[in-house]
Amino acid sequence: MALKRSFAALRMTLSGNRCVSKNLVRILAVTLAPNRLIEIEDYTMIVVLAGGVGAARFLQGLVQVVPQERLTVIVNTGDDRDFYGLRVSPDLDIVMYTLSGAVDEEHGWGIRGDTYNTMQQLVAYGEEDWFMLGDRDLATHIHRTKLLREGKTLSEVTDELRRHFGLGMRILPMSDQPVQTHIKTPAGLLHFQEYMVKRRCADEVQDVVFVGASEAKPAPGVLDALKEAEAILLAPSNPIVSTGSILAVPGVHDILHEASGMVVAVSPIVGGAPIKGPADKLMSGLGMEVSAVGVARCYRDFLDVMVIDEQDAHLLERVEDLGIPAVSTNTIMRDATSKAALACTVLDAAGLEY
Ligand code: FO1
Repeated sequence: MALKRSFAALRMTLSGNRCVSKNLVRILAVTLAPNRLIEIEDYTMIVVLAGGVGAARFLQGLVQVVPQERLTVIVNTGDDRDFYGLRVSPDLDIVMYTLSGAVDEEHGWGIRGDTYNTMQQLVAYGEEDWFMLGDRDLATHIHRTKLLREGKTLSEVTDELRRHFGLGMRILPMSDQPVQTHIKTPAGLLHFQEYMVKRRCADEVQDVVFVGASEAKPAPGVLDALKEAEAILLAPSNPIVSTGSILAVPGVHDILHEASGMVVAVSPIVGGAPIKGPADKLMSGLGMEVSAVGVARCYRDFLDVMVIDEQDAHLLERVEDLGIPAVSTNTIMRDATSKAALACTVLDAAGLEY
């Protein structure tokens, strides 16, 4: 790992941003020899560890610069919970809805233009309404639950949904077994959605527990993908509950530690606060520094390069003091251009051809 980190540091010193010229070459290649570029076997695989909204937006950048078929996305399922007897897998859905263009951009979850008639009727029956499930979104959960009850695994159901949404990448849940992220608070152990959505992160965080993790197995393909990856990218997701729950699945952390591919993470903390979600409350509750340095510490066992926001450039030295080469860039993904630019910086940091 020390060698990988030294190599990364050297490469970052020597190279500027090669993104524009490389993409020009790619566009030219597609124009001149369209069939050549589709030879996916030519490409090495890139694995992305993903949570919800931040990861989905990061993936929107990646798919602008690499073919979808080159990507394997391993998604957090620790946020999954049953509502009205239906299995809801928020991060899997956020990734699929976002990449297929169906997502409600304003929220970052759910389906654009969805209606809430079913929930209104459920509330009329006295059911809870703190987790907003639109009518079309509910169809996803009904379909998923039906297939699970028929005996399909979550991986198989996810693959079926991925195909339905016309996505070419591989999308793997972190595990086919239930692993549920719970937050230990003075009010007791709360499911992550209950802590975040129902109680609006108001409870003091005492600990984070991944219920079921020790008995869970990585979903088929997860360990092989990590083992064989040319690069493993940790999306700008919550390091405690999103990436943290993937790392809690037995075998995943160890394989990252031994991975031959470069491991590059993007900090979801910018200027001392997360772009979205409760990462700050969870990190401070666990006694961690809420900064890119705190994120780097979460991953220091296996990380080769850390990408932090340009606003946090003053933290580069502190990340590097942990022995992790670091680079700063704009990580705020406002539009297609900034998403693609971040993807290029991360791929460059990983030393990948694209
Ligand atoms: N987040 C909210 O803050 N409020 C909601 O009512 C809500 C509903 C919801 C429905 C489906 C879905 O896939 C996601 C939903 N989310 C909602 C987002 C979700 O709670 C989290 O953002 C993820 O679990 C973290 O990535």
